[in-house]
Amino acid sequence: MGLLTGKRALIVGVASNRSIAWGIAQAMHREGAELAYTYQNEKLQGRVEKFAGETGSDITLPCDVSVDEEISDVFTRLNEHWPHLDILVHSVAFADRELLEGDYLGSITREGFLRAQDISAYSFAALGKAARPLMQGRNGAMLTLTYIGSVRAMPNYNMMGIAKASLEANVRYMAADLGPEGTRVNAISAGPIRTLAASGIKGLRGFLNHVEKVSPLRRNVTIEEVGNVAAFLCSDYASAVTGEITYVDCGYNTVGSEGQE
Ligand code: NAD
Ligand code: 0WE
Repeated sequence: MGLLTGKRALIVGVASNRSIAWGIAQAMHREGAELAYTYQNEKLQGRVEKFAGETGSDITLPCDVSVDEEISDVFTRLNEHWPHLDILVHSVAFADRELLEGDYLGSITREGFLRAQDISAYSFAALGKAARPLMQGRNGAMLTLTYIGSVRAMPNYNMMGIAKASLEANVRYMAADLGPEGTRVNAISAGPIRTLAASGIKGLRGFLNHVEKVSPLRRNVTIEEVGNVAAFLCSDYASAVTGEITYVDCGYNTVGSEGQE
């Protein structure tokens, strides 16, 4: 029997075979969960359908999280397939590229700030709100992905750090709301991984090398390792864990920046 046998999970945020959400989907499938997926736009539809097929799923639904109606339609349509939902995985972030370079104050604008908060933080609350009726009273679990730039000013992460701080506060407030209904809410703070969202980021190579040098495990984390912790956090083995930010980063966050470099 798998960790998640009999559970149904909605995965939001697969874009490629390097996506953290894909690592999570594969681990959840292996542990016996039934999966459904959303895709951001038609450009990604075919790819997500293929990933769904590889994990025994034929439920793929469109959802641009910046559009209210697309969020509500996902759960209406999901409910036509499934009477309930046990697991919601949110693996989505976006800030305008100019905001992820150089000086935070130099690039920040009102529009850029609001857009990053909307797609990277509000969307978790919005999906959680819409999923709530389907998840009530089932020992369900919601999970999102965050990054250490929420609690430390990291070079270039800038606006995304502010959005992740907001996302992490969301985790705690959502956990407080949903705990009495039996639903847990947590986040994984992953170390840097070369995904589409990380490609083209200035200095990523250097930072991956830095983590390799100073993290206690002397290497970077993989999407498979993030997937395994996600499966645990969304399983009944984590039944007393909620409102938490769990670091899956080869220990990087626990050491001083000089480390053994
Ligand atoms: P990715 O590019 O594979 O995934 C990002 C996803 O966000 C994509 O599937 C994209 O379609 C989706 N997305 C963006 N805007 C959207 C919108 N408006 N509507 C719907 N979907 C939208 O990259 P990833 O690295 O797997 O990122 C997933 C999550 O992991 C993000 O929250 C990211 O901040 C977080 N994270 C990434 C790293 C890393 O180094 N890669 C580290 C820690 C946390
Ligand atoms: O959360 C992220 C990245 C999220 C992200 C990525 C992009 C690139 C393309 C959000 N918005 C955009 N907008 C785009 O136009 N990570 C944790 C990966 C990441 O991003 C960084 C990093 C790391 C690590 C940005 C600067 C410095 C380090």
